[in-house]
Amino acid sequence: MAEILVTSYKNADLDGVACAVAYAEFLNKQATLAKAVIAGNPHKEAQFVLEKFNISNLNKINEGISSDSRVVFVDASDVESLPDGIVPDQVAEVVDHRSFNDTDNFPKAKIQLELVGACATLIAERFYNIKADISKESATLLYCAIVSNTLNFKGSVTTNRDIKMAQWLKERAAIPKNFEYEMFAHKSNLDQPIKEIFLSDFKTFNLNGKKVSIAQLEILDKNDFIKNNLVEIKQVLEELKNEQQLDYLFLNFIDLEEGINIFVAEDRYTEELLAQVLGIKFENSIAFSNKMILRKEIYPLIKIFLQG
Ligand SMILES: [Mn+2]
Repeated sequence: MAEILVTSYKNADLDGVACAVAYAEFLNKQATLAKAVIAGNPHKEAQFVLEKFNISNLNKINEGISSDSRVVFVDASDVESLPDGIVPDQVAEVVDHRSFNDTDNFPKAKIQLELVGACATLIAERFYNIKADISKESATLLYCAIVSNTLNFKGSVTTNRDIKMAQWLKERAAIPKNFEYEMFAHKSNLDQPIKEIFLSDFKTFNLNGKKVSIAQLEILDKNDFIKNNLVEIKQVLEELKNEQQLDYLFLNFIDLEEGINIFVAEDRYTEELLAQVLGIKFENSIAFSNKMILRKEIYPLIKIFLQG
């Protein structure tokens, strides 16, 4: 039988890459021939971790995935995120940790959707539950993905399952001292045009006929960024909103040091939407929340709100 391809969404983040690599390893250990394949270029943070641990043997998705290859889709569960060339019928399994999804559109897939901080936790549990050995490489990637996704266990998405799996993985990985800090510090490099920074972690969803986009930044030790750049931030938001014909767009700035979110919106409608959905209050284009709430948690709330 042809090997199963394990993949995540195009230009996946660390969680997506880690899950693809580790789940392919898991399937191979269960005597199911599988290969992790990566579409596009992994996020900057994923590249940082891959380079740091000398993991360079990732397979890229090449043109023309054969239409009879079966696919496992990890860390994503919406059809729009499928890499080019893969149709929903090919998907045999979906593993994701979002409540916002459209798994009904994968008619042949076995679905696991559980709300934990990282999809990496769900993949780690596959190994843990049957006491399977895990390679140092996969343990390292999954561990880093959990740390990243849970904002080092401080984000409101964090569950006990994430903490338990991270501890289990760390014993099997090779994580240098203070690496967690280094990883977040690397993400906090803001030396590029603000538009580029926003587009490097930018997602748009169609919610009840409205195009809603969130630019997200998780930043350590740069909390004056908003204050110092507010005029330009608002200009860039306006530009992106017009270029991409969005109904709502805002910046979700997560300050890892202070443990807060700072929201910036460019127009009154977005401010009003967020005020109602999150119970926050805008003053001079800025609103604060002391939750460390992530984009993947905000989208379902907006969706419910727009459904009225
Ligand atoms: Mn994820």
